[in-house]
Amino acid sequence: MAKPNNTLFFVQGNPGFDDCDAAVLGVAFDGNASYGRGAAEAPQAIIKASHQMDIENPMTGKTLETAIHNFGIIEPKNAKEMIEETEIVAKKALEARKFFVLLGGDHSTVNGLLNAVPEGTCFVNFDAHLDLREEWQGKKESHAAIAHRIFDKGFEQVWVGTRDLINEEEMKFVSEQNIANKIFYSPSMPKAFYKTQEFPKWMKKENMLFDKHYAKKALDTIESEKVWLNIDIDCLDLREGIETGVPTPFGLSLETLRDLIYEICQKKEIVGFSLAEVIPDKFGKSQAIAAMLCYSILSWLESKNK
Ligand SMILES: [Mn+2]
Repeated sequence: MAKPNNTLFFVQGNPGFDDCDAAVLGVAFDGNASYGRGAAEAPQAIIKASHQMDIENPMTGKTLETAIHNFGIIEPKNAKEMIEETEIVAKKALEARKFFVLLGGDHSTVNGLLNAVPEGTCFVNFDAHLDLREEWQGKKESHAAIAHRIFDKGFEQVWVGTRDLINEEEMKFVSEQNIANKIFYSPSMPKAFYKTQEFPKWMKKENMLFDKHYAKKALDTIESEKVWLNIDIDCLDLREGIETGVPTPFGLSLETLRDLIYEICQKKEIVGFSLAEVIPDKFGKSQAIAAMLCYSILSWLESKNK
């Protein structure tokens, strides 16, 4: 494992694991990406971008005081190694009831969490895609099959920002498992189009972002008390300036994502979050958004727990 040569938000020092409130692991792995590569560079870039952020928030006047332990960044050579190494660290953190942050990497890095996240947790998947394929390109651990793996483990799931690449296999799965009410779309067609449409079994009219109660409904759908925020950065709209493995237009605005995560943080017990598919860009935009999300979630939880 690479030594933590620098740390998320805190340039000086790395709080010890026993004393930390939150623990962070970077997984520099994009070996399972099927389209754009580069997410392996994200953990280092996000950490670097976090140093540009003022941890004293001018909007609240409060300084982030959460003690964050950095495990460092692992650089696994293959999927098997990635899953094993991630799992060891995730288990250590979550068994000690530390808030855990996984900085990917492609979305397949979440495979390393499946045996570590406590039972009875709902994965809230912020993602343009359902990722419900049984396998993709012959790989069960593919980023495009991650929600299927989460399902196999028996976790509840809710999707937000869905809008692309929903294939027949996934539609069938949604209908058979009766989970259409758990999927919240960010539609790529104009509102008028959907008015004329007969809605298929796998799509709920009231779960479209056009509906003003979108965020509330998504939140109300979560049955579990515990939540894992499973963020694939491609949930965001491209106008937000993100660079990602499978860029997809008509996504969530940064405000919609922010507000919904804020609400979930207020109402649920957040076990941790994963941030995947961020590809650092030369202007620093993707990594700045990612660092801001890390900061926001940690500071909301800190203010809630005070
Ligand atoms: Mn995705």
